[in-house]
Amino acid sequence: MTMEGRARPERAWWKEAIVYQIYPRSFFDASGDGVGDLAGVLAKLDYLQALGVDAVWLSPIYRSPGADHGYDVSDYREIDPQFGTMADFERLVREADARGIRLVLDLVVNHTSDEHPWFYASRQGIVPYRDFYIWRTGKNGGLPNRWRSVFGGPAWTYVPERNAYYLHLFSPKQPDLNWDLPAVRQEVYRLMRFWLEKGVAGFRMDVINAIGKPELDDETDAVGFERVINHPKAFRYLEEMYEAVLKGADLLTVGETPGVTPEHAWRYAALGRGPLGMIFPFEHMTVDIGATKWEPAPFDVVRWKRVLFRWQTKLEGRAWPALYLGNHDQPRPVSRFGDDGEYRVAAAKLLAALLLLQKGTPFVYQGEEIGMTNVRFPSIDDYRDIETLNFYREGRERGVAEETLMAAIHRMSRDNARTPMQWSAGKNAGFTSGTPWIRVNPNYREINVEAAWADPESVLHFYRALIALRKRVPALVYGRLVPLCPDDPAVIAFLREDEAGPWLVALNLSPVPTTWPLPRPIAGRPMVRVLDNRHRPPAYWDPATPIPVAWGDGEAAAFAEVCGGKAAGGPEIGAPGERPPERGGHGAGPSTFAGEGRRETPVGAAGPDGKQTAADVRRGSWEVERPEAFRLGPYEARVYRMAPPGHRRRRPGEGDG
Ligand code: TEU
Repeated sequence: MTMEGRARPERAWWKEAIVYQIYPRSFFDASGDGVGDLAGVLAKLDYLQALGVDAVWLSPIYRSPGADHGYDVSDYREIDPQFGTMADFERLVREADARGIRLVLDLVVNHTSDEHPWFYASRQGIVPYRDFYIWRTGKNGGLPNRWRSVFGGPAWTYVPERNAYYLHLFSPKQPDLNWDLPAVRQEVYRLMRFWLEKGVAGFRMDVINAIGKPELDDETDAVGFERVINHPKAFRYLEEMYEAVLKGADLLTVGETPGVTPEHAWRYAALGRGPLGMIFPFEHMTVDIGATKWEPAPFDVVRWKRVLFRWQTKLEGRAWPALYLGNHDQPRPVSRFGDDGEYRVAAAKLLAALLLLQKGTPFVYQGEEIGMTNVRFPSIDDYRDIETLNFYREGRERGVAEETLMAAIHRMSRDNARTPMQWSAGKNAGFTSGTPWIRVNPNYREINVEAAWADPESVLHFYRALIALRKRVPALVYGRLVPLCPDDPAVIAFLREDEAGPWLVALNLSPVPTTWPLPRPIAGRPMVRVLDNRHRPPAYWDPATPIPVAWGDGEAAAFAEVCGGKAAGGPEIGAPGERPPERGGHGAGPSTFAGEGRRETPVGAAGPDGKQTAADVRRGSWEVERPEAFRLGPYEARVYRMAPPGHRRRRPGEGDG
């Protein structure tokens, strides 16, 4: 295969897209049986459109016995009856398309269910399925090797009919397919084409870097999965898949690839030539865990941003990043990296800015947009996830204390992300009229879509503003990310820049107010605050709302901007009793955008640290700042548009530069 034939355009819809991940069984139940379904997704398409999402990745919807909630497929060409019918799916594709939303399916082909017809045939040795899975005879009267499965227990299960063991990197209900067999690969390519013909726009590929298996004579008692991933064969099979199915199809493809480094991204997702469009990194999901996910390690902002920044800089010009902070396997980001107590709203908005303003395609997991949190169910009986239940059972068998196990589960269980989507303060959070398959997080009365929609300062509207902003500003999609101050213990700050000039993002990921001295050459340069998480966000989703751009020539030109902080009749925002300082030049009334070309008088000298005060924003007067430092409150997040370098003010004693 020639590289020339593989060149793909630099700009692509999936690079500009906001992807929203739906875990269907927890999203919305239209049928009333307690399990979310496709009709439920259909019913919420208008909501997704209003949020601004361009694509939806559906966690598996195929027929499945449900041992791992759909990640164990027994028929790749059928919709699981719990979720509806093929007609429901086809209607969903059409209706989503009518709203500019594309559907991306979860391709789970490292393994099938043990109830898949291929496996029934394979375990009986029936040709051509005999070698569809990975069979080995025992060694010295025991297992073929000592590998453990990801979900606990050995990675091998014995089948008397064949007098052999089959490999399962996950549960025994998930036998691994034998990708070395060409017939297996052809089956996968066929089923991919089947769904593409139905109009899906791409695939998220489950543990796709595990499809190439090494020799299985490994002597270690490791988790088998870790010994398997990123084998050169995985890359080779993906190249073949690209040639067979993906080439020329303008699809979103993202590999789920635990254990990868940026160098792996250069290969799997090499710009314009890799077999995949993107891969999901995991390194940023490991900074707060020990040897296993159940062992806590203190979350350290510096370590975390080093990982995030290293991925950003290493992928620049070489691979397109896939961005996420949570999914159906991970705890809720606001609980994990932010604060789900006093500062929940600010922290969720800050994390939204981090997710949506880095370079790459952002994946928003359902509920993140309203700041849903982890859950602390009192009893193991409230949990449903196979990994969680196995961890608990094995822990109890080893004599680990109940409290210890439950503490780990509260922190890391995948069910944190799988409690039903909180739509309203009504019964079952508006998720189902029946009995939900898993309990609702009790905080739904406060945290829900209905309440968020009604509150202009909600996390939800902040997401909407950020998403809309990103869509309107090419630098926020294609511009390079320049990390700032990697050693600051609390502030995550970076630039995004293209020819039109830089944007500055500054995030205080801590509950402690901090002063962040702007690094040279940014300090003192004119900039205007476009968005922050302490005030009502401007309505950037409305094209009539201008994005501040009005740099004058030479000296700073200030301008007014629609600032929700004081929209007509709106409530005063900010600390109660705090009065806006009086400053000349601006009226204190509700602000309206002054109109293109209008110049406001510059507000004059800024505060002692050269920064715009919250009161200025409250008054609705966007102004040009020339800050040397930011005082950032707890979990404060700010986004600035900066004057192009030519506008930089020179200070006495400073050279060109
Ligand atoms: O997850 C792959 C994976 O690595 C997970 O096992 C992950 O490490 C674990 O969930 C962390 O606790 C994918 C799917 O996303 C997951 O839901 C499936 O259970 C798994 O593959 C098997 O298909």
